[in-house]
Amino acid sequence: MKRVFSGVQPTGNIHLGNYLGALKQFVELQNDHECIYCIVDEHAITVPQDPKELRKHILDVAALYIAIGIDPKKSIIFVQSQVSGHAELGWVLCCNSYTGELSRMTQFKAKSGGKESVGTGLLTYPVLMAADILLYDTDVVPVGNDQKQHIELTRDIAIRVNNKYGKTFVVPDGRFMKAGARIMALDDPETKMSKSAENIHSRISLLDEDSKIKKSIMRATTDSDGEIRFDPVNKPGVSNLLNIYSALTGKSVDEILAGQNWRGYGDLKKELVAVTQEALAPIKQNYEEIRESEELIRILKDGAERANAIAEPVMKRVRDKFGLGL
Ligand code: AQP
Repeated sequence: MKRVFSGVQPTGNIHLGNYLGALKQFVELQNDHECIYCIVDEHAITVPQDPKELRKHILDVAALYIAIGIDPKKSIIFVQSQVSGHAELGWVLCCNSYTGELSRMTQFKAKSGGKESVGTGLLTYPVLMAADILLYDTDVVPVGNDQKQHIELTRDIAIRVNNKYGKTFVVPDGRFMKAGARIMALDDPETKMSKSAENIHSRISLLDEDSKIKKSIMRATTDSDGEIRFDPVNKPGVSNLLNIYSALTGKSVDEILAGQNWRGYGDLKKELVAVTQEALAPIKQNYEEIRESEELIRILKDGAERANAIAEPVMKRVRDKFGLGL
């Protein structure tokens, strides 16, 4: 069985972009892959976090993983900082990467742009992400489109180390959804939907109440020509709504458009509200049950032990190749 690794940062409420781009794949893959799903708290601290909030968000994400259908009996669910190999391998890989390649990452440019002083973690976190993946001899990494460049970097570092020290790492492949790979902000379809955007109506969080879902979708930015067609370049707002519809229902955009008699954007939006509310209802119900259960901590502790058992032999291989320790 091929091995899958991916993670989500505990930096806020998980939204439809995270779900349709990455998390939905997590669930699909667990039936015929060995899956390891991480809550990447060490990534979260590349920007300042309130410690109490961070601890809360870690458990929120863990509960959401289970609520969307990740089965802790099939998949490993754990918190990154509970397995020390991530930080250790991160340092080894930092010593095998270049500031030039890291400063070219578009996410670094976007997040550091215009700031007088930029934390080192913001520059080096793609290397930590490479360590997260390579630590488990990962074959497949299910992520959203925005992570494409980071997967390429991971592959480059793995190949570089393999060429220099002999076969050390498995070179992984990214896996991207057709419809959900890049969900755009509802208020500004030129930018991706994001946890940290100020306008709460730019995104739908998985735990949003039905009234909030309705409000955010009904006020989504479209255009003035009134024609419902899929054209991401000229009609990014309408195309984003169709894309979300397609990713939630599993129907292609052509199928969706062929079966509709919408008279305008209002009808499309109303139906998307219903589709979204229906898709998120079971997730919200499952979440309430698991979030307060003591089972959650037990699952995460067990997950960390299982993850560590896979990571430790890989770290031993790395220490041996590099001549670290005794
Ligand atoms: N808009 C998106 N469309 C599709 N996939 C997305 N992902 C994120 N945004 C979209 C995918 O979700 C996974 C987890 O992301 P993350 O939590 O590690 O961090 P992120 O990419 O930084 O997510 P956000 O929501 O944009 O957070 P902030 O605002 O804090 O920067 C990844 O697989 C990602 O590709």
